[in-house]
Amino acid sequence: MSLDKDLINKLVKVTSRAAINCYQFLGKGNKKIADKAATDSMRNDLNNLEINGEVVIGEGELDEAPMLYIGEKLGKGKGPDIDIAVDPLEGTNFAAKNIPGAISVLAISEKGNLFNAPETYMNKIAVGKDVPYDATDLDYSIKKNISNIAESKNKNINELTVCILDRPRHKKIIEELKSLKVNLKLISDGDICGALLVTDKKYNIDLFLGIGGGPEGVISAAALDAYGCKFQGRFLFETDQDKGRAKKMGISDLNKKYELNEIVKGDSIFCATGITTTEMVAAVKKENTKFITETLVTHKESSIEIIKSEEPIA
Ligand code: VTB
Repeated sequence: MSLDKDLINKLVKVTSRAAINCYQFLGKGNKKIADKAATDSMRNDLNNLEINGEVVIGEGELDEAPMLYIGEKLGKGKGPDIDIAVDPLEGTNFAAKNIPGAISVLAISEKGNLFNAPETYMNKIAVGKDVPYDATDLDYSIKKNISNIAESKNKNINELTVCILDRPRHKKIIEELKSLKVNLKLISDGDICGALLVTDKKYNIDLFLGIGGGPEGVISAAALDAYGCKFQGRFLFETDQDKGRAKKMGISDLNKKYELNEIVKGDSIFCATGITTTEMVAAVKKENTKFITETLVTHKESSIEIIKSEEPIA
């Protein structure tokens, strides 16, 4: 198996070092500089690995970030052929303001197994593995999803909590959830972390849904797969440019609803290092001569763990 433990440790170093490189720009009010620091670090470190990698999900037009662009080849060119999805700084606003929620994240699979996602929005739904698969669906009404989750968990609707990005585009959904007396967790950014909140009861999130970045959807799916959670997504192609790009990527049905196993096939590895603090992993800590980081690592075929790393201060 090419996605082995040795590779996991190297990838943890990649997101960990990207997080550390971003640290100096926390709270400086400049999203671009923080993003560039994480991106440059990630590109450099991935290029030093013995992999034959290609970026299938990168940074791009959506927020005009400094890119690790789609199609970019990474690694020394020898070693396993892998697809790489990166979000060196997920939560640029969080980093610029030095508030909770910023992570450095990547996901990999063997070649051809990670969906080549366009830089568009995606309508998403995620639920934990304690809810039967057919109980929820992206195409069900809010009410049906909520009632089914409540029934399967033997809870009242007013005991459920839904996580959703706080955006005007979600006004109708949010109003409906409120009228159903569902509790809300409205996040300002960072819908990878948002989706991951369904993975464990301790986060108290019964459902994650709404429209966020497509690339973030694919990356979340890799982690949710390891946890055995449900995820569905549908890309939203609005402009002619979006539609043209999708066609070029080989997407013929622009309205297709993707199941998790169509987005991430086979084995995968996901790493997310905390830059500022998150519910899953702690922030980068500076201690005398070293930085300490925490990385959530999921490897579908072996384990899910939080790895603490140390790097000397340069
Ligand atoms: C989400 C979120 C990101 O963008 O994908 C969101 O995960 C979607 O875009 O952290 P809008 O901000 O346009 O709604 C971010 O918030 C920022 O990239």
